[in-house]
Amino acid sequence: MNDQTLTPEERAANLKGMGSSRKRVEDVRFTQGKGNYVDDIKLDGMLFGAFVRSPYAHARVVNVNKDAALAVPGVVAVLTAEDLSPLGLHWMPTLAGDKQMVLADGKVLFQGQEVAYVVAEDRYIAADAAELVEVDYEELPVLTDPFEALKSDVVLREDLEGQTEGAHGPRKHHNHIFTWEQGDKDATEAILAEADVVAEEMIYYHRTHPCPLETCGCVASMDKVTGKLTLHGTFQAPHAIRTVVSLISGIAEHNIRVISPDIGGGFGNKVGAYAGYVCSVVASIVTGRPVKWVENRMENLMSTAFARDYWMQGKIAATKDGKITGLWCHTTADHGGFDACADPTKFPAGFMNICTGSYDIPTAYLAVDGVYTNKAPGGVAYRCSFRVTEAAYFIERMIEVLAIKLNMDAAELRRINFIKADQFPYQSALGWEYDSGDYHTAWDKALKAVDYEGLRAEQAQQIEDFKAGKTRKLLGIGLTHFTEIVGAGPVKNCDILGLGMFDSCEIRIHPTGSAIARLGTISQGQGHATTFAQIIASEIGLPADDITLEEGDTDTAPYGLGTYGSRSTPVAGAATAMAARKIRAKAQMIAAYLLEVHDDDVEWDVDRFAVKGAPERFKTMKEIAFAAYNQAIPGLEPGLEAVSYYDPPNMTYPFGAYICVMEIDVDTGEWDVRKFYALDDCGTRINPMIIEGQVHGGVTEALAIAMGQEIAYDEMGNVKTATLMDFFIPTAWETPNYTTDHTVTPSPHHPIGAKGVGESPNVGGVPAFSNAVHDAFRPFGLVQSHMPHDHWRIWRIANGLGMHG
Ligand code: MCN
Ligand code: CUM
Repeated sequence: MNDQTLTPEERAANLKGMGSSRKRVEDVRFTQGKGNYVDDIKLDGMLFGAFVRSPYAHARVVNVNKDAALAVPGVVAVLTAEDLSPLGLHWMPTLAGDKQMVLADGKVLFQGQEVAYVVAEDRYIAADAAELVEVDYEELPVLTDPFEALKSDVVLREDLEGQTEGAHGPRKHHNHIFTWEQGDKDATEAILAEADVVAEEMIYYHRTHPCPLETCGCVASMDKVTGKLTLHGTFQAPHAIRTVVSLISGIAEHNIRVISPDIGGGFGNKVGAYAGYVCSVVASIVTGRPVKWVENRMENLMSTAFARDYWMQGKIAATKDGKITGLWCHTTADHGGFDACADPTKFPAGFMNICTGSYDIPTAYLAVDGVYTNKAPGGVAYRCSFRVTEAAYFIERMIEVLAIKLNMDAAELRRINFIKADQFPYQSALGWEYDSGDYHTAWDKALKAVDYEGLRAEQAQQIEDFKAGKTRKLLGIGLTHFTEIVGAGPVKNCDILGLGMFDSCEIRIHPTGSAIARLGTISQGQGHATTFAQIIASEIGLPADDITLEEGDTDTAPYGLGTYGSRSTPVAGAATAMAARKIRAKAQMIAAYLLEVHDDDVEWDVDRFAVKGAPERFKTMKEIAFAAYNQAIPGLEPGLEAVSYYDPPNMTYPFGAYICVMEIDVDTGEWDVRKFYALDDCGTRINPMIIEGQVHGGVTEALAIAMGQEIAYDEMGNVKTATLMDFFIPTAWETPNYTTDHTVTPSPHHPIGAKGVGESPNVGGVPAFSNAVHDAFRPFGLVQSHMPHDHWRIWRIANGLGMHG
């Protein structure tokens, strides 16, 4: 056998297991246009649905006249709340314990809200007929500012009027949703009162949107003969959708099959349940035909899960020499018309309480008030790790603000406050146990890599040149050290709608030594088919190329909670390793039987079990697989497969050091990213190339958010940025070159030591870009200016500082 001549290293390399930059297997179909997205699905007799949406942000719906629409040839049905209410489906539960109108029930609360659903023979007829539905609106006063909303007499949610108890405790006002408090308020206020130095600032993280290339959609198909509902759709959590559909429709769960086909980007936008899904299911039941619904770009930007919109009032206390003693934060969170966030139940503001960041802050307090306004619902999306992006932006801005107050170098201020390597596992003041980290090593590596000292010298020279009138450009050095929290999460404290957040993997080894693995997660571009096969390859010694991965079909995959919050690697990746280890344990018994030795007398060697002390006597995994199907082994069942449901003991805490060097033209407000250095530590690295791709994508999205992208509303509640003409998406032109780097600090509790990475680059990227802008203007007196830093706003900073002469 040719295998015998290879060294263990060569055999390991042939597996393309963990650590290998294996090429993405899914790209064979994606690069040839052979992906299978929801809009590619065509079923016999399929109808199309289109929404009538509200042009008003707040209005009473006095009357809906469907006659003209129904008269159009090809229109099959027009649904309104009146049609859904006998079924109890005119409202649906949200993932945040609130409820949301499926179709306008007497009023609308945001521009673009679903009012009626037209079902027709094709998409064009449906769209044309939707325009013929006549809706009489009576306009109501609009509230787009959460601070105003908390003072206003205008009641947005009339359905909740008089309810003083919400899903997350008492409500203080009719437009108030919840208050969430963490940490020690009194102790923190006492520290602020006594501190040498206190810096205070309002940090606003504006509303934006993930804007995946593919919008949201589904195809609902009710088979009236078998009673089985098949729902194809852009779902990041197919099993959870199946359970939700069963609970709200009353269809037994075994009669529902949810399938997520290829997904063209999710970024959290495809976690929630949308009116389109419910209306399509109802329409399929009513008509007995499959019904497809796919949003257009404007619908996606106006009505589906947005991101951020957090007003974070912060106070940070320190000694004269910069040792931080306390952190205080009060956040006003604009949730829009319905609370449709997708956080774990006990965390209405997600993991915002990671806002002490990478720093050893002994005392802290966080309060978050959720508020209803006349904007689209949602909130948890866009590589956010459940509000960790907001938390990281907050603390990384507060550190800069404190550095100004102390007149200190911001890199040094970070260094003296980092949690030290020997403090892990580290108990944070706001309740988390950080599993592992080595921040000083990462920080020093990053500063050295960019020649931090040299950059500061260059910046000082440039400031002199600017003052001497030799240049109109400034240099900004944007620093960030972020700590992420991903892998929700231990079932004991994380659930969504009561479903514990474990994950699962089932592996079957075929007789010839190839395999299929099925998971409860679903890739939206992250490359799971590539990377999860690598975990299995390393664990059981079969080549990754011989392992197929299947996700997203609830009829075949074990129950899982889905892909978001960078939880696939920390949770499903762990389940995958554990299932593989069960297989290896059985393989060991088979090998021992075949080699006629005791189980304990064989040892694992890359892709085989060998007799201890006699490595020439071995059985490869391939041989063992065959034996599992053709040998009668006493005491062992035939076959070789295993399933694991993994409940992680803790979350994982990836971290990173990002540095952005930016040049800014004070006369035009134009910016140019000269250098972007991203060091990520996500523990054990499964596929370095995929990690790098995740970082490139995430930093580019961070650039978009920090430098121009926003969902803006006017005072009437009109969305001003509902097309890609107005909503900034970086192209190759704006996107800088990135330098990626890493350190490896494994997670001590994860079976392979891996932490997540998908969300890190956005969490760390946004403050790095924003801090660069602020740093450029720091010598001229700028302390805080809200994102997005588009050219106009940067020009305004310069103008406000009197730099235009
Ligand atoms: N990985 C690795 N080694 C590690 C950690 C991760 O090789 N130590 C690999 C994983 O195997 C996986 C990828 O990196 O192939 C991302 O893994 P992970 O961080 O576990 O994140 P998830 O797979 O759970 O993906 C979710 C995350 C989120 S929440 C958003 S939002 C986001 C992101 O991924 N959406 C994306 N990245 C995206 N990338 C693409 N192309 N499209 C999206 O919609
Ligand atoms: Cu918060 S965006 Mo991702 O968790 O799908």
